[in-house]
This record gives sequence, structure tokens and C-alpha cells, in this order.
Amino acid sequence: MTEGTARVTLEVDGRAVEVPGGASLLDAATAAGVELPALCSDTRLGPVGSCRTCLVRAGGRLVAACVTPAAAGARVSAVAADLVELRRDAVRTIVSALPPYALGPQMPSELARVCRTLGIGPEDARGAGGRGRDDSHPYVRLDRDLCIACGRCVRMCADVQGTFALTLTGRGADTAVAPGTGGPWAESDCVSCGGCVDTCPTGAITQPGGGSGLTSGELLRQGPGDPAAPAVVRTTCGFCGVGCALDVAVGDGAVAAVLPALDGPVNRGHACVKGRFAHGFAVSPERLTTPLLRQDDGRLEPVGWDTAAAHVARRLADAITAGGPDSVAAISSARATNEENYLFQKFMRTVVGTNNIDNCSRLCHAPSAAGLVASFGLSGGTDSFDDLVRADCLLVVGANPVEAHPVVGARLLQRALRGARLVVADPRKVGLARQADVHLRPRPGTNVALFHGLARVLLAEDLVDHRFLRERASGLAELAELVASYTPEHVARVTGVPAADLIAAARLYGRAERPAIVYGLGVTEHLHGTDGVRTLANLAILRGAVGTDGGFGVNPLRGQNNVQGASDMGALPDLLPGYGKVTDPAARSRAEAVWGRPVPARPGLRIPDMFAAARAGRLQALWVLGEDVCATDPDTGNVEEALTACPFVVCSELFPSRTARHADVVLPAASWLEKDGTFVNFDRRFQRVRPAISPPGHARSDFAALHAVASAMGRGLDCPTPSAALAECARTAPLFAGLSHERLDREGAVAWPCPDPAGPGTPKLYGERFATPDGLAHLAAVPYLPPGEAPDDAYPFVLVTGRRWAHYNSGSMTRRSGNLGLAPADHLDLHPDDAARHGIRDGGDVVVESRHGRARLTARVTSEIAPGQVFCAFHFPASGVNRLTSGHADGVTSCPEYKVTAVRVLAVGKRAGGPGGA
Ligand SMILES: Nc1nc2c(c(=O)[nH]1)N[C@H]1C(S)=C(S)[C@@H](COP(=O)(O)OP(=O)(O)OC[C@H]3O[C@@H](n4cnc5c(=O)[nH]c(N)nc54)[C@H](O)[C@@H]3O)O[C@H]1N2
Ligand SMILES: Nc1nc2c(c(=O)[nH]1)N[C@H]1C(S)=C(S)[C@@H](COP(=O)(O)OP(=O)(O)OC[C@H]3O[C@@H](n4cnc5c(=O)[nH]c(N)nc54)[C@H](O)[C@@H]3O)O[C@H]1N2
Ligand SMILES: [Mo]
Repeated sequence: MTEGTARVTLEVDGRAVEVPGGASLLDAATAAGVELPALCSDTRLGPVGSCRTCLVRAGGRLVAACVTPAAAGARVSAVAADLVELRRDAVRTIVSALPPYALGPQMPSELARVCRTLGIGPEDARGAGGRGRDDSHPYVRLDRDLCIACGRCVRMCADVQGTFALTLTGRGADTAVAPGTGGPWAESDCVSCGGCVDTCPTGAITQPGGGSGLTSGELLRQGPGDPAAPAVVRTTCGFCGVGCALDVAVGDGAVAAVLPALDGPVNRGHACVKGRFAHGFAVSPERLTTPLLRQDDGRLEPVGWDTAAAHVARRLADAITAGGPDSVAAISSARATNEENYLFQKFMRTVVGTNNIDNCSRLCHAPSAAGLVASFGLSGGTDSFDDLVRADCLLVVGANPVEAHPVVGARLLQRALRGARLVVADPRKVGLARQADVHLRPRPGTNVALFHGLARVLLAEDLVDHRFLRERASGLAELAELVASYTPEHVARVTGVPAADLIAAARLYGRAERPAIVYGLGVTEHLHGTDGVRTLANLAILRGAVGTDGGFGVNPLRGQNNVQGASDMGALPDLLPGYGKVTDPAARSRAEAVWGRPVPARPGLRIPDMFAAARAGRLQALWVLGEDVCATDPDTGNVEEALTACPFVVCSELFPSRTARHADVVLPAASWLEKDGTFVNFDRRFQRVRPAISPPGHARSDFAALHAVASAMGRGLDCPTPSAALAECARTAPLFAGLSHERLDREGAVAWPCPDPAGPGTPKLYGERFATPDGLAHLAAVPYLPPGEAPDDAYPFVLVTGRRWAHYNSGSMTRRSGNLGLAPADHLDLHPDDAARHGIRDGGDVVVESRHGRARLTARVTSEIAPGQVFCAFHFPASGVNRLTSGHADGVTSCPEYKVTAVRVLAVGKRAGGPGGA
């Protein structure tokens, strides 16, 4: 169906129905309340009309309803007895080749339901079976005997996921789905998005365990009155920042299946290996189930919540007495809800009396916040995801959405396959690069030179929007002067990107009608990350491609499920909920009026400054909630030293993390599947989070834990429920004034700014003016400066760290799920030439050493990585990857330089000092 086209009216069995232009007769029949069997059809896929089960009569002819457009004025006959008989025959023919259990009473499949309505029973299924199964994959089960070769799975894999892992093989009635690589499913290109499982109408492709055969489509059909229907809870995924709406099917108090919601505003019936399948962590025997208190003998022993809360309260009060409120600090969590983040910053500001609160945005997209505010005024991406997928040129920079934001990655890939131009800037041959018109491979840490090079081409070839620059932007003269020296040849020397590629990329972005910029940590996690964001934003400003109809702006793929929200809620040392500055008396008094308590005016410590203060003996207490700082912050040795030096450490966690091992009190937390609240996704949408299951043992939501400690300190925090907390936040922050749980329950998703309960949210920003003080977009004329570390004879490689598709950050959750079977270890990617030179073989163990520490990994020899560079993820803390990374950080925001570390690599068993690796 095409959006925005006029609606058409037609008649189905004498009943007038109205459908959008472009709809099919199948849609029209559905609108008329007639359910047709349509075994090759799925709303996520284009129609193919191959199964011939949806036959209707239109204009006197028999047609397959799914492939016939609904024409205005058409008269359609769908329920006539002869048509029902024809459809029954078509379905019966299909069924006849299946074994009887295909229609068994336990089958929740679409086919079984259709057969029940048509009066077709197991006796009609007379297939002998014997075609075999493929149970090799942890999340996908294939029963070839149930395959009807409808092709839905193949099309989901190709047209929605973009992986092309599946095909139909065999002849005639023997045709069945198979991995395209020929071997077992587990060895195929499958990335476990679950799309095939979710569309299969027969139960041929299912997932193991409960919920087998249940699909999003069937879930949508089951009314609340259906006694066979499982309890289903609509919630928002708690892994990355895409914000997929998920339906969690619950049986016996446990997750039976997680299905992507067909009407999910962002994901539209798609999901990835994490949201869809990686929920096993929730019932891991390693979950923390009771508070733990460090005893005199050094052991952590279980205690009750009252004891734990009283202890935390007393030690925090002691710390305040001994060192003042600013000797207490807190790290809040981008995994936790908005309401929890709101409550935590309120606790620190009003109960403790300090602004010492920060969140992992510091390690991630803090440069986006700073850079986008400086360029445009607000701390968020400029456009909505819906716009991105309408762009005709995508510039994807330092982001690997195919692995890190798979639902976004798949949609961008589909857009490129359907004709949008694609420019990828990444040192590695990442998934999208394979489809790119131009793949720019800058040396890590040279973005600013690259972006200036692109800007210079735009200016030199007059691919800029003069009117926009005159009326809506400032800083052109300074930028033009600066970039004059960034000639393609000069930029080629600095970045390694051939001049011709640079020019080609600039022309694609410069000549597109609706260009969009999407970027990730390859821009931010650098010594000059904020400069990177600003000079990337320059390109959109030069083109007039932001705040106008002619472009889709500059959009960071924010990382964690709620990293946007944690910052929106003011879990930051310098900003209050809704981004009022703590140094601004007006912003403070607005919060003070709501909270009835003074708000400290001095900005607090950032995460790295908290550790430095602890090491210097200036921090009395630190509460770390939902961040494994000993695994994920850079230069682990320094972090461990800080936690050891800090007299009192509290850790709120799901698992006994590395950080928890350093804590004096460990508080067991509820996970996203177990709590109530909201998250804000990467395109600024608030969405509801709802508890599907109960937390294990005595684990509690962070929300409840904060209340418990506050009341043990003799201080109320008000807002007894998450709903009350968001309502209070709305009164504190004009940006969110129109938001409430009630509204989100009604509308699903609302993008901020949302200043008015009666007005809409704002998916696209800056239509009239930018939110900067002068209303203009600000071009940034900052020079390129080199990264903090460079390779030398002792450390000849540049190590880039980042993500892999199957695991998530510290891996605390994905390693405790079936995903471990998909990716059992961290690998160090290195180029075949480098491997040969250093005597390293694929699959061999290697030691990696930097100036800061050492790690142990398994080598993966691949030309995805450029010579002289190596790449690894940080999903297995035991490997020690963050012992390698340095304390270098972005000068503006303190975001760590995770993307550039000089290292040497040694095959295990070899002595240091091998060729090039002394
Ligand atoms: N599967 C999975 N998904 C995740 C996560 C996860 O751990 N696992 N984590 C979530 C989080 S918290 C975040 S923040 C996001 C991150 O999502 P991304 O930003 O996509 O993740 P990264 O893989 O860290 O880095 C992106 C790319 O930057 C490239 N890069 C490195 N240096 C440079 C450079 O100098 N210039 C350019 N142009 N590119 C460079 C790297 O090669 C890498 O491919 O993912 C989220 N989603
Ligand atoms: N080398 C390297 N290091 C990196 C990066 C990189 O690219 N390279 N990326 C950085 C980035 S972008 C980020 S965002 C950080 C992420 O770093 P972290 O935030 O430390 O990583 P996570 O694994 O997402 O989650 C932290 C912990 O929160 C717990 N948790 C999950 N949900 C909840 C909850 O609801 N409540 C509580 N109390 N706990 C919960 C999990 O068990 C986990 O141990 O890592 C950074 N580290
Ligand atoms: Mo992140």
C-alpha cells in the first residue's frame, strides 16, 4: 500500500468498503470482514499470487485476490459457495502432500487455522513424510515435511532482512526451503532475525521450545477472548536503540516466545537475533536474586532488602558527612527506564545534594549530544527513521547497522537495493559496504580530514544550497577558508582514501534530492569525536539537507535501548531533565519548584573524572547502576584501581558482573522484561516498556531500589509509580510536557519535543528555525588533528574495537542465552598479509598488547580489515579487550578513544620480539 494516495471505494459481496489506493482485493476482503486463506501472502512482503488459495471473482473473472489491485467501483464476490469450494480445493491439494500431524490439534499454525475454518482435517493430509529435519541451528528448526514451498521464508530473508540465506530446492511436490549454501542451517548465512520463523504458515520453520509455530500474524488474529491464545505483553526491546516493538508471549510465568509486532512503529514486524531470541538470560541460574553485603572477612553474603537499603543509606550519609555531597557519585544506566533515570538523578540532586551523575552516553554518543547541540540546537538526531528510508542517497559513516542495529541495517540495505545511492565511510568492509556505490576507507581517526575533503568538493563544484546558507546558516566564510587546503590529494595522503573516491562520494551526496546522513561510533569514539560530529554536520548544512523538505539531516544511531532517554532525563552532570543547564538559575528554579528542594549549581563529575577522583582519594562513595565499568570502560586497570580506592561502592546488577565483584553492596535488579516504564529510541520516540514476567527471587526494579534507599535515608522521592515519575518529569521539562504513560498507551510512540498534551510530537526537527540561540545552523571550521595514538615499531597495528551481531556490549545477557552457540568467543580480525608476516594462522590464539595492557583472543584472518589494522569486539570481558584501550578521550566530552589504540599482535607460543612485533 502506498502512503498518501487517495482512498478507493468498492463493493465486496454487496458491502461497500474503502481501502487506500494501491491496496489489493485481499485487503478489501479483509476490510469487509471476509477472511480468505492466503498462504503465500504476508503484509511485510509484496504479493506473488502463487498459492491460489485466495481466489475471488471480480468483473466476472476468477482472480487471486492478493495480486489483484482494488479498483474503484469494482464489485467483488468472495463468499459465494462455489468460490469457497474452489478455495477449499486449492488448500486441500496443498494439504494432501503433508503428513497428518500438520493439522494436529496442537498446531498453532496459520495453515491449521485456515483448514479448521474450511473443514479440512488431518484425514485430508496424506503425505508420507520422510524428507527429514534440520535442527542444527540454535534458534531455527526445519521440518521439511511441513514445507509447502510458499516461499514466504525465502522472501522474508531477501526482501525484509536482506540476507538472501534461503532458497527453494527440489522439484514439484518435493520442493522445500533450504539454506542457499547447501549444508546445514547452522553453517548458512542466516543471521537469526527470525523472519522465516515468523512468517512460516505451516510450522515447517519454528523455533525450539514453547511458542513453536506461533507467528506475529497469528498473534494479531487471536482475540483476547481466545482461550488457546497465550498471554501476550506488548513492550519495547531492551537491547539496542532501534526501539523495536515486541510481543512477549508468556506461558507458566516464563517467556515462551518474543515476536516482532507487525504494527511496531519502527520495526514493522521485523526483529533481530537479540530482541527475538536472546531472552534466555532472564532465567539464567546466575541471576542475582537477593541483595549481597560485603562482610568483614571480604565475602559477599545474602541479606534482606531492608538491611541492604539501611546499610547503603547509612554509608551514603556517612560519606556526605565526611566529604560533603560532592564526595558521592553515581553512574546511571542507559539500559534502565526513563523513570529510573529520572528518579536516580533526582535522588543524587535532592537527597545527596550533588550533580555527580552520569551515564554511558559518556562512552558512546556524548560527542553527538555536544556536536548536534552546537550545530543545530538540540541533543538528538534531526529526522525520523521513516524519512531515512525515503532518502535517495544514504551517507553511512562509522556505523555498522547490519550488525549493531540490524533492523535499521536491513531497511537501509533494502533502500539501497531499490535504487537509493549508498556511500559508506568505514575502514572495514562492513555489511553495507558490499552494496555501496562508493566505499570510503579512511584510516581510523581521520574523519575530520575526510569530511573537510567532502565539503571542499561540494563548495568547489557548487553543490551547495546558497539560499539556505544565506538565510539559515552561519560560518560559511570561515569554513570555506579552512577547507580550501583540504584538496582531494591532501586528504588522500591523510586518510588513505583515493581522491577519485572522495570526489565521487561528494557528488553522490551533493547531487541527491533527499540525502541523509546516518552515523555511529566510528565518528564519536575518537580523540576529536565532537569535531567529527560537527564537521559531518557541515555537509548537511552546505547542502541545505537539514530542517528542509529536501533532506533527511544528520542522524546518530544511538546505541543502548535507552541511552537517548537516560540523557533526556538528566542523568548527566551538567544537565537537568529536558536539557536545562544546572548552571542556569531559571532551569534550576523550574526543577526546584517541582522537587521542593534546592538543586546544586556546580556541574558534577563525568565518569572518567569520578574514577580519577576515586584514585586521588576524593571520592567517598560510588553507586554504579547497570553499567559494567570493569568490562566496558577503557583501560580496565585504572577503573579497578578507582573502585578499590573508593571506600564504598554500590552496584545494581542482573548478574555478578566484574564491577559487582568490587562492590560493598550488590543490589539485584529486574531486567527490561520484568519492569514498567518507557524508553526513548534513536529517533527520539518514547515507547512503553511493560513487565512480561516477574523478576527472579528478591530482585527488584531499580525504581523500587532507589525508593528503598531514599526512604531509608529519611527522604521521600515522591512519584511512587513509573507513571507518576514521567508525569513529574513532564512538569519539570518543557520538552516532554505533553508526554504521559496514558498517552503512550493510546498512541504507541511519540517523538520529542512534545511540549503539549494536545499537540503532536516532533519526528522531524527544525522546519522553521534551528534551536540554537540565533536560530541558525552553525558550520564548524575546526582543523583536522591526528588521533591520540599512532602505530610505531613497537606497536605496529591500529586496533579498532566495535561490535558483532550476536553479542551485546559486556555480553552479560547475550552470553547467557543461546547466542553463545552462535558466537562462542571474541575474535581478532587481521588482514591475510599481516597474518602471513607475523606467522599467525586463522583460528590460532593470539596475545594483543598495547601500552596499557594485554588481551588474549582468537585470530580471524579476513580481508574485511585493511592491512595494518586489527579489529575486535569487547563482548567477552575475560579476553581483556578493555585492558588494551587507552585513557585518551574527546577533549569536549571525555568520550574514550575506543576506535584507535596502537597494539602489537603475537601468536601464542611465540616470544615477543617476532617480526615487526617487538
Ligand atoms: N550486536 C550488537 N548491537 C549493538 C551493540 C552491541 O554491543 N552488539 N551495542 C549497542 C551500542 S551501546 C552502540 S553505541 C551501537 C554502536 O553501533 P555502531 O556505531 O555501528 O558500532 P561500532 O561497531 O562500535 O562502530 C561502528 C564502525 O565504526 C568504524 N570506525 C572505526 N573508526 C572509524 C573512523 O575513524 N572513521 C570511520 N568513518 N569509521 C570508523 C568501525 O570499523 C565500525 O564498523 O550499537 C548498539 N547495538
Ligand atoms: N573497547 C570498547 N569498549 C566499549 C565500546 C567500544 O566500542 N569499544 N563501546 C562503549 C559503549 S558505546 C557503551 S554504550 C558501553 C556499554 O557498556 P555497559 O553499559 O557497561 O554495557 P552493557 O553490557 O550494555 O550493560 C551493563 C550492565 O547492565 C546490566 N543491566 C542490564 N539491564 C539492567 C537493568 O535494567 N538494571 C540494572 N541495574 N542493570 C542492568 C547488565 O547485566 C550489564 O552488566 O561500552 C563501551 N565500551
Ligand atoms: Mo553505546
